Amino acid sequence: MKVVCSDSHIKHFPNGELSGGLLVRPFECPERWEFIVDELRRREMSDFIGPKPFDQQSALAVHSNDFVRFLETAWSEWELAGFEGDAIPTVFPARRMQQRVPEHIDGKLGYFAMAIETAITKGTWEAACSSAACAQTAQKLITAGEPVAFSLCRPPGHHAGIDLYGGYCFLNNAAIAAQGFLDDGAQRVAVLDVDFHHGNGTQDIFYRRNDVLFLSLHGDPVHAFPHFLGYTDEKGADQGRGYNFNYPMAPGTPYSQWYVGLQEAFTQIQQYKPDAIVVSLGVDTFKEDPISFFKLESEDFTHFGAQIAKLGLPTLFVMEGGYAVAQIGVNTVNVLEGFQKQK
Ligand code: 5XA
Ligand code: ZN
Repeated sequence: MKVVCSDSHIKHFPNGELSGGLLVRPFECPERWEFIVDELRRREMSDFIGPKPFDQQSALAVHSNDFVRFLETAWSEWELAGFEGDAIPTVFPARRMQQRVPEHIDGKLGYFAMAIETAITKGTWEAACSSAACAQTAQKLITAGEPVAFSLCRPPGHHAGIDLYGGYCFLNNAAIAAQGFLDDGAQRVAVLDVDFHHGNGTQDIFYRRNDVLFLSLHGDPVHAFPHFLGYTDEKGADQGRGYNFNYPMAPGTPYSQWYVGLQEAFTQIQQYKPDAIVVSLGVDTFKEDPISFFKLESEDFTHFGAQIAKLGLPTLFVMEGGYAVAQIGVNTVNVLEGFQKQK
């Protein structure tokens, strides 16, 4: 299987993350990427390819121009304002406060943020572009005839909305890839998000469209981040009504129960008859994940990968979350190997 990845991910590593009232070492750390690469090598699945240059124009089909400009310049504006630490928002456009986009970077950060655990650093923009470029390159490989590819994206992307960043995400890699399939001739694309957290950003981007079917299996937002979206009654709007499916699940959910949701999602995908599927692959559904509450075992990821293969669709796996760092390689590669062996 072709794996598209880039060393530039290392450029993004904030000093800290606000978690439970403490400034802790970020859960979303560079070793995540390294453990996955090591495991791919160990299982001789290391057909690595570097990304082609980031095509910003095509990313602008899913993100607003203002937002992309903000991401590009946030760090230099932050430095220019005389701040010394990582760029973290402190003020937000809460109810009845949304009349304007602030000019000062302190205000802009809050305007574009959907969560504050995600700091922007000197290298964040470069890493985010290279991550999105990995997804773009992998998409092009599939459009050119590869049946499957894995884009090892870091930072992840599925919380990044049309004009929102947060939840460790800046550019929405999966959405950019889905859009790429359409731009290259596909009529319909399905995005299946199996990260533990609801893919609010991908939902936001495609909510009013019927050329992308979005389905997300995730921790019930009653109990889990991102709390404000991810409920079953979010079904899409306008032309997109009926093309958005959320499958929230309770704390302690094991694979047997998660799999019921997966099969429901598969029924929708099969009815939709997409030309390609993008899998937002988070392995923070693992039982030992430090910030999640599902109970999937390592072997379950292999079974899941095989089920995806049975759909018989051109398949792009895009890396999202997973923070049980020592097992992230095994769990991620289990999915890919499960897929491969089923083929
Ligand atoms: O998939 N999203 C994540 O893993 C990030 C969750 C951030 C929680 N503060
Ligand atoms: Zn997650």
